[in-house]
Amino acid sequence: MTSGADTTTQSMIEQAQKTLRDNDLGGYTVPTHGLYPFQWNWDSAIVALGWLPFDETRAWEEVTSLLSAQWKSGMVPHVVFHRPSDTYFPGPDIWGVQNTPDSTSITQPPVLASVVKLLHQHGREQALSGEALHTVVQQLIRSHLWWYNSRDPENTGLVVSYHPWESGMDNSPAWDEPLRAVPKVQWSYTRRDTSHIDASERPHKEEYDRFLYLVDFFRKMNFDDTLIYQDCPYRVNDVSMISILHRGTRDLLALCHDLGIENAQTQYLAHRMTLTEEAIGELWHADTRMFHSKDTRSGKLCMARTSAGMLPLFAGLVSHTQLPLLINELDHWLKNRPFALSSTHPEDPNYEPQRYWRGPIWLHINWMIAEGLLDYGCTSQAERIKEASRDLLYVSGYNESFHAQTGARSGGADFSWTAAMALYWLL
Ligand code: 9YW
Repeated sequence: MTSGADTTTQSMIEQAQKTLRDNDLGGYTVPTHGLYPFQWNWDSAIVALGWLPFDETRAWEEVTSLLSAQWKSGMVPHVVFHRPSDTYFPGPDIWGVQNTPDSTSITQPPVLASVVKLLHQHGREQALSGEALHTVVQQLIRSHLWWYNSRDPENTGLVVSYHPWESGMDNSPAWDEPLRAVPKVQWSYTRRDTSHIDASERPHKEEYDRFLYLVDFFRKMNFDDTLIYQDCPYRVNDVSMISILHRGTRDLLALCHDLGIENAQTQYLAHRMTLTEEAIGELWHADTRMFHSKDTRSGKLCMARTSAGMLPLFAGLVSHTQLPLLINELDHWLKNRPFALSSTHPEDPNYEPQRYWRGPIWLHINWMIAEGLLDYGCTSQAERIKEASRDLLYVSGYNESFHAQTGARSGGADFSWTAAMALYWLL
């Protein structure tokens, strides 16, 4: 006989699997229909983890379909337009990239390498092995080499991001200051996001105007990495990107080691990791006792307190002196807050509990922070974040994100990465 709790969990699992199946367009999973009708980079990586427990072959397909859009340069784009849809703006005509498959010209946090390591490690059927696995690993090596060479050509140890969309944290208050230096686009356009979701949960027009200026700028620069690095009005050392890249490179090198791949490229990647380890201290602020992104144009830290500031835990980039201070901050952040972890600190002046990356809770971020906490032996905080994440599923289901105070649905419904985190991590 199964207990009530078991029955509920079982039906949650079935619902999560159904969410992924319904969002499956054949080899790739859309984040949700309507609002996001294409393949998004870091969503797909997270979603592959969700497929893993019930369809390992499909999990690997998510990876290979994303990598099929890799540019010659090595960049893996942020959105792949495998087939047309008019429910999202800006589409391929605005980005102006001429590739097959069509894509945007920017990237997203490279969590894929860490995911591939997990798929390889936990896959029971070894659904991808031999030559196909080697191909994926070679593609990942090219992607990570591109990251360091194109996004940190001066060997500072800290890669840069050119667009808030690259961070995957579109309207985080961390970007307010660097975004002010970006002009507004001069043409008129119709957003689609606010026809799916209430505008109070979405970025403001002013942000979109600047997002689109940057899209135009990349096109005018002919997508040339060197020119963009020199002239992009928005150039930020994004602490979440840097952390996810660092963890990804570490996981990729571990996978290479297992597969007997050791060469000049892997040595070079290991060298770039040491540069990041030496430089990460520049993103630590003694007063806030956490990490921040940095606007490389002004040289100033982006002082908003956001959950991105906890992601160096995922990367193993927190020093032993910083660790107790950071954990103390986290404990304070979690205290008396049933739902966690808000994307912006509730005491930050720019906190808005319902507005996208200015407050709401995102489960894949929680997963990365919890993984990092476990690596540092902070098991009670990791467990606390995991429980809080599970509670959100029971309160509100598989939504894009969750209202930071009430745990209510925020953003799109039937959302793939939330279902994936349920299947892989929480249920
Ligand atoms: C957009 C798909 C993507 C995520 C990002 C999130 C949002 C796209 O949706 O960006 O148009 O605003 O910010 O992290 O990958 O889920």
